[in-house]
Amino acid sequence: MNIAAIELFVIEMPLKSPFISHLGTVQNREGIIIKIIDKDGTSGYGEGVAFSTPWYTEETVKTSLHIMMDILIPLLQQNPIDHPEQAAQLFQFVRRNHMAKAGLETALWDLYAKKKGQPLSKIIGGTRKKIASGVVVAVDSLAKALKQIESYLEEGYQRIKVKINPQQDYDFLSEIRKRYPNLPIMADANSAYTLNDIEKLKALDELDLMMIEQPLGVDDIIEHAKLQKEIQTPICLDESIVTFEDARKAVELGSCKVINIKAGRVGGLVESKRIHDYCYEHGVPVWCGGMIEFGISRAQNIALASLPGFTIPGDISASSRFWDEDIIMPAVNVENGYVSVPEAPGIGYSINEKRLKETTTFKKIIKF
Ligand code: OSB
Ligand code: MG
Repeated sequence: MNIAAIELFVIEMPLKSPFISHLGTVQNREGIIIKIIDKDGTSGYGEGVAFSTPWYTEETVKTSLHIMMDILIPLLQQNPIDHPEQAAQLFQFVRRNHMAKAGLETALWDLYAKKKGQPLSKIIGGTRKKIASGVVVAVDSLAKALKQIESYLEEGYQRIKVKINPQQDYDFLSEIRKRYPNLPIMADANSAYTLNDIEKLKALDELDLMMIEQPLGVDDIIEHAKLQKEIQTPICLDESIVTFEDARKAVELGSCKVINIKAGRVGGLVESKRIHDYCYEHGVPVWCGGMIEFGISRAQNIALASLPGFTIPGDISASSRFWDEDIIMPAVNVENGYVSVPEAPGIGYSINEKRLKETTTFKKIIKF
């Protein structure tokens, strides 16, 4: 790889409807689009998935831009690389800032795959041709939830994840279960509970949930292990797993039975693959989580979810779940409950330049 320039775009788009979780409401999504241009003319794209404010992880769009422009891109300027794994190695000397690292690393993966003329999925060891699609219902009333679930099921989604909290749990979920006795349902608490709520969480056992995602503290693995001993519903960790080591410790301690992998949260595809490989060897199923992403990250999620250990439908929904018009062409589509894994080189989608332009609020070109 011979990088000629890196272009950074901050973009902003309104969501079709507010996304409500225990941690807050998202109505507008900002994100960073990264374009890495090789001297041979090939371009690789990545997406920085930090939010405008640090409600889900500690990063923001501004901290990500700073880390990319002032720390990570200079590392790439000083150290030419031939493979994205070398970028992951270089970035190890920078603590955390996983979303900033992942944005650049995934752009390098796209560039690398395009230069090889192969789909990203194949380059990282993916084996699936299509990905089972799931969707998230993130609302604050049962009426809204039932309405969304009905229309998502009509669109073919195979699994529904609903946001819960202590004010919206047993009654809410049991109404959904009553209407849909066989629907694969998971609940995501975004750390809305403590060990004092153990009875409340035990009560959910009878609802036959696929799992409960992140019931306790964002960086906890000890109390989740205690909770998992008390409840039958499998615990899935999201916020608590930001490194391979977190995943290994959580599995060893019995803090969860399932892991949600998000490349942005763990710093890129190299770390995602390490977590996947470890979980695969240890019989722990994984699935690919979403973060209200634009098309580039969505396409990378499809490639990641094509790895053999991703046996549970993830938050991989169509572009139309959140956006009137995505920044990729074609948009990500769900057909009969599946998204097909593209066969074109790299992420396998092209950029909708018109949409990128009209949503860009800031642009910076860094020459090498
Ligand atoms: O907790 O999984 C989460 C979105 C943004 C940040 C955190 C989470 C989410 C979602 C997935 O629940 C939404 C999606 O489909 O992109
Ligand atoms: Mg979650």
